[in-house]
Amino acid sequence: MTTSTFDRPFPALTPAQRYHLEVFGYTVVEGALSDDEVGDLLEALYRIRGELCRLEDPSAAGPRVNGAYLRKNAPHHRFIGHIIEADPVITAYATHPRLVSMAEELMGCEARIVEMNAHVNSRAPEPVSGDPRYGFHRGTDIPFGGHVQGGLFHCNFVKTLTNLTDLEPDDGGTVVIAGSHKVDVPTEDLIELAYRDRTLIHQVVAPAGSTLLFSETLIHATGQIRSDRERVIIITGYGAPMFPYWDEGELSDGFKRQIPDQLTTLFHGKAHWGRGPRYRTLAESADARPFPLGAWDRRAPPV
Ligand SMILES: O=C(O)CCC(=O)C(=O)O
Repeated sequence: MTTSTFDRPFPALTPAQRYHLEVFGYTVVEGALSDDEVGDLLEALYRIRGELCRLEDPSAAGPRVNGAYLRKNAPHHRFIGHIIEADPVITAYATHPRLVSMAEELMGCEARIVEMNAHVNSRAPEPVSGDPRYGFHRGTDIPFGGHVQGGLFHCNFVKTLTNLTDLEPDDGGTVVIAGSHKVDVPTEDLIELAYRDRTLIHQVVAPAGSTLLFSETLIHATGQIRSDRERVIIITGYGAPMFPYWDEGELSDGFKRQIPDQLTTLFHGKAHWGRGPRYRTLAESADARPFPLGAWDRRAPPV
């Protein structure tokens, strides 16, 4: 059974993408955004970064830029938190019909936005090492976050992470320990194993506009930048509808008033145990209808 509050494709992934997700815990969808959409998002994020960097206190303590603040503020790494209402094009990213549906397909239920942020980073000042150590982590543990339905793995906390700059091997694409999303042994043990055999570490190498969808049970980290290029990524975290929003931010009253009815669950969740199951089989082909980034407050109701 599927439920739909606004028109979005289902299934959103091809069988091959869903299979990749099953085996490795992540899939990369190239061309998720067009060049123009990437350009608009980049412009918005650079504007917000510029405005935040001019503030005396750009931290969560504020003042903020339309809710956004710097979670990390180093010259080589600006991690911008709570960007959900910082610019309409960013809100459009979080509500993109195909990206929301990709997240829901991995969750096995309707989505609620739980966090939204962006990284703008370049090479760290420390000398580059041939065998980097990464900040590997998981956002949830497998027994709590995961479940299997119809032979496919699902997770109640997932992310869509889109690179807005090209990622060549030296450009610091996200690194993951492939397949760790289902391996319920201590995280530190898997990390040590992966450092001993680095073929277990996969890195995102993809053109701008590609979206990495992953389960938060997957061990992952920011990659190491060895080139002179700046990396810009935008991330939406989605949780099951009864989860809270947790990005050290609250939606402003003005923004809340603009939320159309069909996006209520996506922004506010639902205080109810019913999760709105969304399951597919591997045999089903993707719903290939085109869905551009569009305007967030004009999402079409379900057909
Ligand atoms: O910077 C990245 O590539 C990964 C971001 C990350 O670790 C996260 O969102 O949890």
